[in-house]
Amino acid sequence: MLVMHIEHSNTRTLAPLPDSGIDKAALVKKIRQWGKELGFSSIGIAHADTSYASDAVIQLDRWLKLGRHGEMDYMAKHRELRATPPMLLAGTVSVVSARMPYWPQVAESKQVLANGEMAYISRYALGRDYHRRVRQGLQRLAKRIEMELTEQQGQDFPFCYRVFSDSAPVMEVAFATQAGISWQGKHTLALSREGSWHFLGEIYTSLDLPADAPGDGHCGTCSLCIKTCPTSAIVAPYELDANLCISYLTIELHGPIPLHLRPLIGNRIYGCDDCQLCCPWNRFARIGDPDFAARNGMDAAKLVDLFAWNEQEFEQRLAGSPIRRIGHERWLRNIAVALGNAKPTMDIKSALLARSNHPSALVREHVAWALSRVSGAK
Ligand code: B12
Ligand code: SF4
Ligand code: SF4
Repeated sequence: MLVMHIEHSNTRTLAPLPDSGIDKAALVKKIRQWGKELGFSSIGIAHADTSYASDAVIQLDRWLKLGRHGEMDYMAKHRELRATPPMLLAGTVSVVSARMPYWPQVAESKQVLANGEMAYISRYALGRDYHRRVRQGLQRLAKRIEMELTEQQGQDFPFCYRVFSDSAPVMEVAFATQAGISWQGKHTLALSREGSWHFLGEIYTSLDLPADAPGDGHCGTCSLCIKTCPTSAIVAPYELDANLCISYLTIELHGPIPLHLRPLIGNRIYGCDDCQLCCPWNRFARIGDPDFAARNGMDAAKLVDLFAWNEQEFEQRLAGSPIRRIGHERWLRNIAVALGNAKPTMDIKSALLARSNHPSALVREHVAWALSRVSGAK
């Protein structure tokens, strides 16, 4: 089962589109404008032919060969579809790449990270699940394009497309770079002059649109993300070992968290933002879509309070949130690790003891580890 990244691989076909008589430059200008009205901060166009991106495919293969994807089997399984867009969706000629900002107005992240009794949740996950929100925006954009083409052609124009946002094997960061809406930062994320707090999404279409110039990199000599990463997961510039990344450990990994990495996780109970919090470009980030605003005080919650939720409370309070995808068992696993990393208090010990007979072996083992730490064996 896939968790944060919910990729599907069912392939389909797009019919070729007659495009004579379309003022494509004017159309692309309008697409950018409509994109802004729909909450996207930037829209660019790339050709679906990835031969230009052969470097990206070579590095993807190297990454997979080195096992850097850990348990994310879908990364290896869908390699062909990811590397070759027309294999995922036959007939695809152009890719409309879009980014949607999500930085929420929240409690100061660094203060939450420094307070071991509080829970740090990735800023992207404090509000509504982005997968649907981004795709809905792209669907609306595609409908606007269809209306425009129908008007221009004076007859029904069936714009053929499919939209994605972390929902299919698509090289999203590579396309965003190729479409000129960002460059790839050394932390491997898509970065722009407005920072990296944005989601990516795409429209694959059989309409041949004029491509934009690729984005230039502006990391320069900076390497703050590499130095700041708590687990040294960015093993070299542009190279991430997911096995070490806290985001992978707390969201994608199903089994026990490796013992040697637990102390490094601190109070990060869902995802991690350290490589972005330190990035100088994020000083220029603006507040994102209101759908991503923090709900239920999740930006400054206490670990013991979240640990006390039963499964029903977990399901109810996190309805519509991406966090719900990890399930109650791994939620408790993650919080147990954070409690084991906190300064011991009576409240923390009692909270852990209350879970020490939990029916899940995974939870019991992480609780036992945390209890051994708070009882003085740290
Ligand atoms: C798998 C995955 C993960 C994995 C692995 C991350 C990774 N860097 O690969 C894990 C679970 C760790 C993860 C974590 C996060 N993810 Co994620 N993830 C993905 C996913 C599904 C695929 C990424 C991928 O293709 N990886 C494969 C590797 C090979 O790609 P790559 O690292 O970009 O490698 C390229 C270069 O770095 C370079 N390269 C690689 N190796 C080498 C070696 C050398 C020597 C050189 C020179 C170059 C080089 O070439 C490669 C090909 O272009 C994408 C969605 C998608 N479909 O694209 C989201 C996506 C990248 N994730 C996203 C987010 C938000 C996150 C987190 C911030 C969540 C969080 N707060 O916890 C973290 C950030 C961690 C980080 N620093 O990357 C967003 C990023 C938005 C943005 N601004 O870019 C995406 C785009 C989803 C979305 N639609 O919004 N993620
Ligand atoms: S998300 Fe956290 S653990 Fe992963 S690379 Fe960034 S700083 Fe490192
Ligand atoms: S912290 Fe520095 S090196 Fe890392 S992505 Fe930001 S600008 Fe690039």
